[in-house]
Amino acid sequence: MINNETDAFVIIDVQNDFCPGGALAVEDGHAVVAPINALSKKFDHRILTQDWHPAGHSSFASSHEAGVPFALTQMPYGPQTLWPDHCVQGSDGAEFHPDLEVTGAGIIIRKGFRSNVDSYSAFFENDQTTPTGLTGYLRERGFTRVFVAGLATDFCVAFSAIDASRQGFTTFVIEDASRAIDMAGSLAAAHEKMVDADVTIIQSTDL
Ligand code: VGL
Ligand code: ZN
Repeated sequence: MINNETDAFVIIDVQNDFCPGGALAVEDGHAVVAPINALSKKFDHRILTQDWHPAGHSSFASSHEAGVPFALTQMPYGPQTLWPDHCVQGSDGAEFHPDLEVTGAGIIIRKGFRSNVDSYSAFFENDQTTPTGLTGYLRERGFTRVFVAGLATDFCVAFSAIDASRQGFTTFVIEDASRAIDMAGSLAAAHEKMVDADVTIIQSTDL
């Protein structure tokens, strides 16, 4: 099913802070490493994303007076979930999982590095207007299909996949190579939005 002329594998945020023991640990987050490494052998073109926040980032609950992690707040660009401090630039938590195969990746997209705007998606920041440049990179390289996996299914994976589809790429999420935060029904909601955006949910075994 993979056509390396047209297909790119986008690996989202497989970083220590999203794995057990990390600051924003996703249950079983480390379990994505083995299936992603296996898939990486099949795709010639791999893109890594890295959540990369400056200290005191506006998405951190600790940056808000009386801010509570996982609560929703209003930012100038719309609603924003507040998170524990995570993926601070240069910290161990922001490093890729030590077992993730990273050497063959063509590009690493860092995101969330502007203090006042979070960025779940690999394509647009949470203001939904500031591009990261990934669309241009993929188009210029001639890719038409995007396969997305990583952490977390219901936030950065889903937002990236929905934006990829809206940007005109045929988009797949590899479910068993992703894990979710799943708070307050967020996984079910993300599933529905992905389906509405024409994202196809597949399993590693489909590839
Ligand atoms: C993520 C929350 C905050 C993710 C990143 O990678 O899904 N979630 N920052
Ligand atoms: Zn983040």
